[in-house]
Amino acid sequence: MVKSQTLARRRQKGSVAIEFALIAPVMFIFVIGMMEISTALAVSTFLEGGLRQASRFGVTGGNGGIGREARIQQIMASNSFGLIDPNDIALDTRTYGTFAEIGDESFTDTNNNGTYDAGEPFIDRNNNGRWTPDSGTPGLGDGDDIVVYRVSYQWRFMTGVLRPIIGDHVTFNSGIALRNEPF
Ligand SMILES: [Ca+2]
Ligand SMILES: [Ca+2]
Repeated sequence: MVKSQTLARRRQKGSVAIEFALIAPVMFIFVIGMMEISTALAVSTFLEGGLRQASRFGVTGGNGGIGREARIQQIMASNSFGLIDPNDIALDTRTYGTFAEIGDESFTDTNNNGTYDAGEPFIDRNNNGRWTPDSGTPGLGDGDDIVVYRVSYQWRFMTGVLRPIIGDHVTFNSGIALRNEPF
Protein backbone atom coordinates (compact mmCIF):
# COMPACT_ATOMS: atom_id res chain seq x y z
CA MET A 1 0.00 0.00 0.00
CA VAL A 2 2.74 2.37 1.10
CA LYS A 3 4.86 1.29 -1.85
CA SER A 4 2.14 1.94 -4.45
CA GLN A 5 1.47 5.41 -2.99
CA THR A 6 5.13 6.36 -3.41
CA LEU A 7 5.06 5.08 -6.95
CA ALA A 8 1.97 7.16 -7.73
CA ARG A 9 3.61 10.27 -6.29
CA ARG A 10 6.77 9.66 -8.31
CA ARG A 11 4.70 9.27 -11.45
CA GLN A 12 2.92 12.51 -10.68
CA LYS A 13 6.22 14.32 -10.18
CA GLY A 14 7.48 12.88 -13.43
CA SER A 15 4.46 14.10 -15.41
CA VAL A 16 4.76 17.57 -13.90
CA ALA A 17 8.37 17.71 -15.07
CA ILE A 18 7.37 16.63 -18.58
CA GLU A 19 4.55 19.20 -18.69
CA PHE A 20 6.93 21.94 -17.64
CA ALA A 21 9.44 20.89 -20.29
CA LEU A 22 6.67 21.19 -22.89
CA ILE A 23 5.30 24.50 -21.64
CA ALA A 24 8.59 26.27 -20.84
CA PRO A 25 9.63 26.98 -24.46
CA VAL A 26 6.13 28.23 -25.28
CA MET A 27 6.19 30.50 -22.21
CA PHE A 28 9.65 31.71 -23.15
CA ILE A 29 8.59 32.59 -26.70
CA PHE A 30 5.46 34.28 -25.35
CA VAL A 31 7.47 36.45 -22.92
CA ILE A 32 10.00 37.42 -25.62
CA GLY A 33 7.14 38.22 -27.99
CA MET A 34 5.49 40.45 -25.40
CA MET A 35 8.81 42.26 -24.87
CA GLU A 36 9.17 42.80 -28.61
CA ILE A 37 5.65 44.22 -28.85
CA SER A 38 6.13 46.53 -25.84
CA THR A 39 9.42 47.85 -27.25
CA ALA A 40 7.82 48.48 -30.65
CA LEU A 41 4.95 50.34 -28.97
CA ALA A 42 7.48 52.47 -27.07
CA VAL A 43 9.24 53.31 -30.36
CA SER A 44 5.92 54.36 -31.87
CA THR A 45 5.13 56.56 -28.83
CA PHE A 46 8.58 58.21 -28.93
CA LEU A 47 8.17 58.96 -32.63
CA GLU A 48 4.73 60.51 -32.09
CA GLY A 49 6.02 62.54 -29.15
CA GLY A 50 9.05 63.71 -31.11
CA LEU A 51 6.94 64.70 -34.08
CA ARG A 52 4.54 66.66 -31.87
CA GLN A 53 7.39 68.54 -30.17
CA ALA A 54 9.27 69.17 -33.41
CA SER A 55 6.18 70.49 -35.19
CA ARG A 56 5.29 72.68 -32.24
CA PHE A 57 8.72 74.25 -32.58
CA GLY A 58 8.31 74.45 -36.36
CA VAL A 59 5.21 76.64 -36.23
CA THR A 60 7.07 79.33 -34.29
CA GLY A 61 9.40 79.99 -37.23
CA GLY A 62 12.38 80.03 -34.86
CA ASN A 63 15.72 78.57 -35.91
CA GLY A 64 17.02 77.47 -32.50
CA GLY A 65 20.40 78.96 -33.38
CA ILE A 66 21.20 76.13 -35.81
CA GLY A 67 18.54 76.53 -38.51
CA ARG A 68 14.90 75.44 -38.54
CA GLU A 69 15.40 72.09 -40.33
CA ALA A 70 18.40 71.17 -38.18
CA ARG A 71 16.62 72.10 -34.95
CA ILE A 72 13.56 70.03 -35.93
CA GLN A 73 15.76 67.00 -36.70
CA GLN A 74 17.50 67.55 -33.37
CA ILE A 75 14.21 67.59 -31.45
CA MET A 76 13.12 64.36 -33.17
CA ALA A 77 16.45 62.75 -32.31
CA SER A 78 16.41 63.84 -28.67
CA ASN A 79 13.05 62.08 -28.27
CA SER A 80 14.39 58.71 -29.31
CA PHE A 81 15.82 57.82 -25.88
CA GLY A 82 18.58 55.83 -27.50
CA LEU A 83 16.08 53.35 -28.93
CA ILE A 84 15.57 54.98 -32.32
CA ASP A 85 18.37 55.66 -34.77
CA PRO A 86 17.86 59.35 -35.63
CA ASN A 87 19.56 58.80 -39.01
CA ASP A 88 16.78 56.42 -40.04
CA ILE A 89 13.90 58.76 -39.21
CA ALA A 90 12.34 59.85 -42.51
CA LEU A 91 10.75 63.24 -41.92
CA ASP A 92 8.87 64.95 -44.71
CA THR A 93 7.33 68.41 -44.45
CA ARG A 94 5.05 70.01 -47.02
CA THR A 95 3.40 73.39 -47.05
CA TYR A 96 -0.03 74.41 -48.30
CA GLY A 97 -2.07 77.59 -48.51
CA THR A 98 -5.18 75.99 -46.99
CA PHE A 99 -6.06 72.77 -45.17
CA ALA A 100 -8.28 71.77 -48.13
CA GLU A 101 -5.25 71.48 -50.44
CA ILE A 102 -3.67 68.69 -48.39
CA GLY A 103 -3.38 65.42 -50.29
CA ASP A 104 -4.39 64.32 -53.79
CA GLU A 105 -7.86 65.07 -55.13
CA SER A 106 -9.91 61.95 -54.51
CA PHE A 107 -10.82 59.82 -57.51
CA THR A 108 -12.55 56.57 -58.34
CA ASP A 109 -9.91 54.07 -59.37
CA THR A 110 -12.05 52.39 -62.05
CA ASN A 111 -9.24 50.17 -63.39
CA ASN A 112 -7.86 49.40 -59.91
CA ASN A 113 -4.25 50.28 -60.71
CA GLY A 114 -3.84 52.52 -57.67
CA THR A 115 -3.22 55.71 -59.68
CA TYR A 116 -5.37 58.28 -61.41
CA ASP A 117 -5.92 57.73 -65.14
CA ALA A 118 -7.57 60.09 -67.61
CA GLY A 119 -11.32 59.61 -67.65
CA GLU A 120 -11.61 58.31 -64.09
CA PRO A 121 -14.16 60.34 -62.08
CA PHE A 122 -12.63 62.74 -59.54
CA ILE A 123 -13.59 65.53 -57.17
CA ASP A 124 -12.22 68.80 -58.54
CA ARG A 125 -11.47 70.41 -55.21
CA ASN A 126 -9.54 73.37 -56.61
CA ASN A 127 -11.91 73.85 -59.59
CA ASN A 128 -9.19 73.84 -62.23
CA GLY A 129 -11.01 71.34 -64.43
CA ARG A 130 -8.49 68.51 -64.04
CA TRP A 131 -7.39 66.03 -61.42
CA THR A 132 -4.71 67.60 -59.20
CA PRO A 133 -2.22 65.54 -57.20
CA ASP A 134 -0.90 66.71 -53.83
CA SER A 135 0.13 70.31 -54.42
CA GLY A 136 2.28 70.68 -51.29
CA THR A 137 5.66 72.38 -51.52
CA PRO A 138 8.50 70.70 -49.61
CA GLY A 139 9.68 72.81 -46.70
CA LEU A 140 8.57 74.34 -43.44
CA GLY A 141 6.68 77.27 -44.95
CA ASP A 142 6.33 80.92 -44.08
CA GLY A 143 4.13 82.59 -41.52
CA ASP A 144 0.45 81.48 -41.65
CA ASP A 145 1.22 78.59 -44.05
CA ILE A 146 -0.28 75.18 -43.37
CA VAL A 147 2.48 72.62 -42.84
CA VAL A 148 2.05 68.86 -42.84
CA TYR A 149 4.74 66.91 -40.97
CA ARG A 150 5.00 63.24 -41.84
CA VAL A 151 7.36 60.81 -40.22
CA SER A 152 8.12 57.24 -41.14
CA TYR A 153 10.36 54.81 -39.30
CA GLN A 154 11.13 51.15 -39.81
CA TRP A 155 11.61 49.25 -36.57
CA ARG A 156 13.45 45.97 -36.87
CA PHE A 157 12.58 43.40 -34.18
CA MET A 158 15.44 42.26 -31.97
CA THR A 159 14.60 38.56 -32.24
CA GLY A 160 12.83 36.35 -34.76
CA VAL A 161 9.94 35.21 -32.54
CA LEU A 162 7.38 37.47 -34.25
CA ARG A 163 8.54 36.62 -37.76
CA PRO A 164 5.77 34.05 -38.44
CA ILE A 165 3.06 36.50 -37.29
CA ILE A 166 4.22 40.03 -38.12
CA GLY A 167 7.49 39.61 -40.00
CA ASP A 168 10.90 40.92 -38.97
CA HIS A 169 10.01 44.63 -38.90
CA VAL A 170 7.15 47.11 -38.60
CA THR A 171 6.90 50.54 -40.19
CA PHE A 172 5.45 53.35 -38.16
CA ASN A 173 3.92 56.33 -39.94
CA SER A 174 2.63 59.42 -38.28
CA GLY A 175 1.50 62.81 -39.46
CA ILE A 176 0.36 66.14 -38.14
CA ALA A 177 -0.98 69.28 -39.85
CA LEU A 178 -0.50 72.70 -38.30
CA ARG A 179 -0.78 76.34 -39.26
CA ASN A 180 2.39 78.37 -38.80
CA GLU A 181 2.27 81.35 -36.48
CA PRO A 182 2.26 84.72 -38.24
CA PHE A 183 6.02 85.27 -38.16
CA1 LIG B 1 -6.63 54.10 -62.16
CA1 LIG C 1 -8.26 69.87 -59.70
